[in-house]
Amino acid sequence: MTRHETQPFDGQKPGTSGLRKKTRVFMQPNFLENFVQATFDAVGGVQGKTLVLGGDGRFFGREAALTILKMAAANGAARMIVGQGAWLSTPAASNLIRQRGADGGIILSASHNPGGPDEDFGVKYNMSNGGPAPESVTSAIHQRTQEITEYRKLDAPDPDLDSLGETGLGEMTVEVVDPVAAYADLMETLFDFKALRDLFDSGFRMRMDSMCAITGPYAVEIFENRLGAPTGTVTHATPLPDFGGMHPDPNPTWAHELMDEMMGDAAPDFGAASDGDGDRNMILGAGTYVSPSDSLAVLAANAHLVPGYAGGLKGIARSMPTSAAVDRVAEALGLDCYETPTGWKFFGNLMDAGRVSLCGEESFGTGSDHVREKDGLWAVLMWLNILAARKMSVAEIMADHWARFGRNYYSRHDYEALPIEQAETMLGDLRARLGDLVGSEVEGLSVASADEFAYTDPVDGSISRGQGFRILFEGGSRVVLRLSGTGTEGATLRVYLERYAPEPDGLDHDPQEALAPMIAATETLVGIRERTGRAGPDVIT
Ligand code: VG1
Ligand code: CO
Repeated sequence: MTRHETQPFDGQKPGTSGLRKKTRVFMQPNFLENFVQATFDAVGGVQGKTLVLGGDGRFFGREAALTILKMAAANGAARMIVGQGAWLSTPAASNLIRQRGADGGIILSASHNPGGPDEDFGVKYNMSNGGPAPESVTSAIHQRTQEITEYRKLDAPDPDLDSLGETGLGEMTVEVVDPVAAYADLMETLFDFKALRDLFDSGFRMRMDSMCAITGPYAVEIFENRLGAPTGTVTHATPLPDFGGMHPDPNPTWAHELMDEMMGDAAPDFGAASDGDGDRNMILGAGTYVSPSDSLAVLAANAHLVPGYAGGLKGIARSMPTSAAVDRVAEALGLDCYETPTGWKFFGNLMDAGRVSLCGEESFGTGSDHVREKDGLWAVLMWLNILAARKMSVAEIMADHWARFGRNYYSRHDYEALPIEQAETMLGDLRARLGDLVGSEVEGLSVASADEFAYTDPVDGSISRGQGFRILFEGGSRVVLRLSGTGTEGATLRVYLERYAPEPDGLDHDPQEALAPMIAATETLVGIRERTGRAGPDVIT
């Protein structure tokens, strides 16, 4: 029997990046099936289509992949290209979709959220350009989940996901591929691998922390096997279903082992970490932390040194809460710079239209038009290539960058797992007062403008409203507030703080001190601590 009756579940609304829930929610009978059938229906069915499938190796990923394969077969798909063991990093999945001319793909991951039976799971649909489904499609999926009455799933033995090659599942072909090879080959076309081999030969030392998540096999193949970095350069290199208990979010809080090493006496020259599904990156030098917004600006300013971008960039895009550091580079280089809502899905149209080749977010995400997702190891290779070309340390590159462009002090404060109603009331009150704020004085700062960000896609004209509150102060500093769309518990309030310091003075303050006036003004305006009773943020990046 391939047709199964079902009833809608509440809350199957994709967020910033696919549908994310507690793993046990996904494991309920029919929950995954409903969402996948709704996705197939929303994209016009999968009859005769080819899809890519894989995930970050987290708990329930293999079971989910087997279910999706049987559903694809029952829905008439022609071919499913699956990463061996149901593994594919997000950027590798994006690459496979593009390279193989597939109609789309499904990525099984909750990205930077922890994994395991009591943690998080997620499902995301990507389009034929390799990028995350745009809002028009995710809304159609959500709509369909609310009216679903039936899904299709083949009653068949589990296909073998561990042996490379093709097998049949009903009328459909299941093609199991090496998850790493095509991606590593793509990297060889973009970067100067000879210069990087010479760099490692010369004794350059690097630490790559894959945090027991999906980039381990990719990083070992690229850095150790192809570039000759010493064995053991990559740590936590084996993807585990619960990420070995690690929280695979590459920031100073969660990648603390790497932080300790890089801030210690015996620090290697360069350090990096990536997240659960491999699309995020954190960049460190010996004793140096590079904020993601600064990293984007440095990549923009130095991209011409990397073979894949030697001809120059087409343009640059950043998400709205990301600092304006990259805007200064774009201005200096005479490039267009776009400001989009949070989430990689908003960059796809700009890249497809040839308007931008470099994109980034403050949340440890950078990428280019080589795929349609952000790409953690790509960012690491960009940095390595720039270090090799400029023969400078990370700290020297940062100092040089700020001296040239000035420095945008930046920090994000996250308040996690707040009661949803409390968070919504807090921002609702702010919304009601936005108009009155302009021209007022807060903690010695004057408010120059205050609004709620709405984005009109310059390529297809679609409008996305309600994308975060922006309060700009005279002199170029600002505060942005928005609620997370990737959490699975209560509401997470993100407060993004920024202050511009023109060179040559004031370039080496501690960011939290430099931002103290904005932090105080936010508390006066929104009353986060007062209303939530929290002493401070849970995570500071
Ligand atoms: C967060 C980040 C956002 C990123 C998204 C997906 O979203 O802020 O910049 O695109 O995660 O990243 P939110 O809605 O929680 O702020 V990933 O690596 O989890 O796919
Ligand atoms: Co991710």
